Amino acid sequence: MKTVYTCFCTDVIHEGHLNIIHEAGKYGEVIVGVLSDEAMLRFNRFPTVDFEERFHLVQNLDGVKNVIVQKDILYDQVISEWHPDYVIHGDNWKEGPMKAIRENVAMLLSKYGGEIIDVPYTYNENVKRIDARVKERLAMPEYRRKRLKQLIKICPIVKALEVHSGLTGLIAEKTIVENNGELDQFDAMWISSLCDSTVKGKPDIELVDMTSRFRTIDDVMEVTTKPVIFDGDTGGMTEHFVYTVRSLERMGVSAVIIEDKTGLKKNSLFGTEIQQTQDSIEHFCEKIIAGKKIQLTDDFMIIARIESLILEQGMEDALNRARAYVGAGADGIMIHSRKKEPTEIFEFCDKFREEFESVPLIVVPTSFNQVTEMELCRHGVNIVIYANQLTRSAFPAMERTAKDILKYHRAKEVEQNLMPISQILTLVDEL
Ligand code: SPV
Ligand code: MG
Repeated sequence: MKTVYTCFCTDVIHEGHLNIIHEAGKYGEVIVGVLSDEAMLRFNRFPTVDFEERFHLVQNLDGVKNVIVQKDILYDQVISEWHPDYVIHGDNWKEGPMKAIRENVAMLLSKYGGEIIDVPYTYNENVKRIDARVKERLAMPEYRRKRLKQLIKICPIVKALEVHSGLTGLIAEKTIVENNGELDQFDAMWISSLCDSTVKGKPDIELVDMTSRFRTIDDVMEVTTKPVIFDGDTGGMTEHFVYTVRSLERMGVSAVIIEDKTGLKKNSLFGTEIQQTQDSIEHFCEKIIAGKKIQLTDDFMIIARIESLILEQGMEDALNRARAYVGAGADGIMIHSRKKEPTEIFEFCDKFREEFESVPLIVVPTSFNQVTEMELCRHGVNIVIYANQLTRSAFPAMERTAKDILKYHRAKEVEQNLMPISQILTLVDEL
């Protein structure tokens, strides 16, 4: 008896999947792989149903002989273990990022004469509606909020990208690249105070008020499903911070990061060039305690950001503060530096990890941008935040366009650098 393999990456079984099983049955015994949580995540399909349930869902289907776990988006392990005669899939994998997966499967099968069967992808109104439902569910606060904690557990390192609008949110949500056969994408979004202020033409001094910052969160959340990490600056007065925590938690934000500065906050990347005051350990701990006390779910994280290295207070001060903040209930520590080299960041991370095995560590490699995710991961970092790169890439591009229009007295010369009108018209999906 020949064997036919197919892999399901879904929370819901619909007629498209049943059709695949039906078609597969014509060629031999059907083996279905259920993609693991980790692999689903790499594939921008964050599971809303846990693995056991998804496995069970497939086990109960008529025509399925065997159900196995597929731990990676690529089929190497499964194919080398099971040697299926056929791999069957909807023909939608002939285009887009999934093309790389198909190519990988074709290469693996060619080694022993296996074959791919492409069946027409079922894309009717019903399937569209089911797909949309699953996606919409991910955007709901109760799913989105807890997703960051889930990601920290699953991912070697969580990658967050700065966003400041619906459009940049869409970039973080949808950008997916293929690198040596691996698919990669951002896991989370960072709403930076620097960029949220800059796009409004304002300095990063806690001038943009919370109502306006919440408006940005809302714009981003309306069109995305990935978790949001909010830059809460100093958190403001403790009496105000508790309201911020409540609001963020209700909106479905996953984490707020507050920094241990007080008075007129300025951007950390100024360092000691300008006057900045670090908060006392006691006062900042009170703020953390008050925030933790007010939150209503276990999902929401209050992350304490330590400015000791920025303000040149030394490693011991940074570590002392980390101990105190974790003791006060902080769900994670962000350590910041403006050095060109990551040496002091690595030192902090290594020392922190000696004492705290699993408290999440967050790093923002803006000035030490040569550091790779793999290196950070080796030093125990859980979340890397690319804190301002979208804003910084947009500005020079827009400025160049403005200059060129002035220079040539027409728009023809800039056209080559622009997104075609046909593309911008269809960039944003209608409901
Ligand atoms: C931000 O993005 O607003 C930050 C990170 O707080 S930094 O600009 O490096 O201080
Ligand atoms: Mg900031």
